[in-house]
Amino acid sequence: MRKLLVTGGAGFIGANFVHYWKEKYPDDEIIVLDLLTYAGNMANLQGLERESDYRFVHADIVDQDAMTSLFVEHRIDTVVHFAAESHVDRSIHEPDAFIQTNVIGTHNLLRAAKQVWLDIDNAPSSHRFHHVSTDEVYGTLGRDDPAFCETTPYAPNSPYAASKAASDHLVRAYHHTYGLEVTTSNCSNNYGPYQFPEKLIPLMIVNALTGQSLPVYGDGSNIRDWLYVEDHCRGIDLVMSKGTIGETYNIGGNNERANIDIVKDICARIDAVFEKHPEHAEAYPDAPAANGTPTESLITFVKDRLGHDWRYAIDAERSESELGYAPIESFDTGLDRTISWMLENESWWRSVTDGSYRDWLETNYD
Ligand code: NAD
Ligand code: TDX
Repeated sequence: MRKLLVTGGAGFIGANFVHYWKEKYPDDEIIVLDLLTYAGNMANLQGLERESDYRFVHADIVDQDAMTSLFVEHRIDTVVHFAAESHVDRSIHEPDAFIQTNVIGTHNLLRAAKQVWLDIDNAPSSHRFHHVSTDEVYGTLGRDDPAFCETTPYAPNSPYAASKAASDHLVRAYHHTYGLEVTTSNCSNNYGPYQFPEKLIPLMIVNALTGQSLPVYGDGSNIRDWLYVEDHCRGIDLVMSKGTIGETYNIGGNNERANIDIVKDICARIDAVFEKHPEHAEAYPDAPAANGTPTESLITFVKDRLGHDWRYAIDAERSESELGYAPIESFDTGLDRTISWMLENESWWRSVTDGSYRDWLETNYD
């Protein structure tokens, strides 16, 4: 039985990972550590029982003493590190929190892990620090460039990407210098349930249902590789069980799309769902689809993101051949599942968009 610390476990991917892990390895003990920033949400862990399924620690990874105590108190032997500031637009306007959490916070966790796992007696017999990173550390691609592989040189362009690149280097250095048993995965754009509606796909769905404009940056030609979040969770599991210590693995969705095509695809699917299920018109009267107007009418081209990376693409050949990784979800089914989930979980996204979740948080967590 492992004692797993999942940092950022109340965020989008972290929470999906906790659901995935609990289902697959019910005997493991899970400690969810999360600061509950705007992106963290206890409702993301709905369906799991606090105390019996997981323990929750409300703490900041920037607090070094708290991190070291946590490792000792819970006798952690495995870390899966998701906690981060994750939104590129926020990093462009306010980079400081990205440096604090993504760089200093990651270093504090590594230092705590080293102290408890390597420097003191009575350490767990085996340990693992898995670091969750991004394809954005590799920079941007032109149309005909080969996809990013694990040896592509780092060239991060946004403050977010630079902070993640710094954290990746620190993880690598703690392995090389001290022998900490680490693995790292760099993945492409995730989508699926519980994603905060500031990222492209959930933002477009919420705006389409509430009749707000669909802001497409620049000309919408930018390309991302889309990965359904459950495939990412399986990929991490494979890296943790079969990956070589000290190595990095790319995890992708084999699914490159231009932003404008994604937005149009979401619009068409929402139109079709409203046509098939007229009851949605009652629940979402402000949606254009409620009165038969094409959702595409909400698309608005807006000023481009500063330094906007044009294309990301993942070459996942190493994960495929060494770990047996392959994404299962097609974009077609993944997007339908995500739209259905948003339609069925209106209270979840309303509570994070109208501020009522923050009010609840302030009365329940200091
Ligand atoms: P998210 O923003 O939804 O969640 C981040 C979580 O970390 C939140 O629960 C937040 O409260 C918590 N957190 C933030 N600062 C903290 C701190 N100082 N101490 C403790 N907890 C803190 O992010 P996500 O989309 O779930 O991303 C998870 C990880 O995956 C990140 O490391 C991100 O860089 C990486 N990643 C994400 C994507 C993507 O498409 N979303 C793609 C590649 C990599
Ligand atoms: O309103 C929007 N309009 C728009 O055109 C938003 C929010 C985004 N976009 C564009 C910008 C990007 O080209 O859509 C694309 C995707 O944007 P985001 O959802 O913000 O994701 P991205 O910037 O690609 O970064 C994501 O993938 C890599 C995650 O946020 C990162 O955490 C991850 O590391």
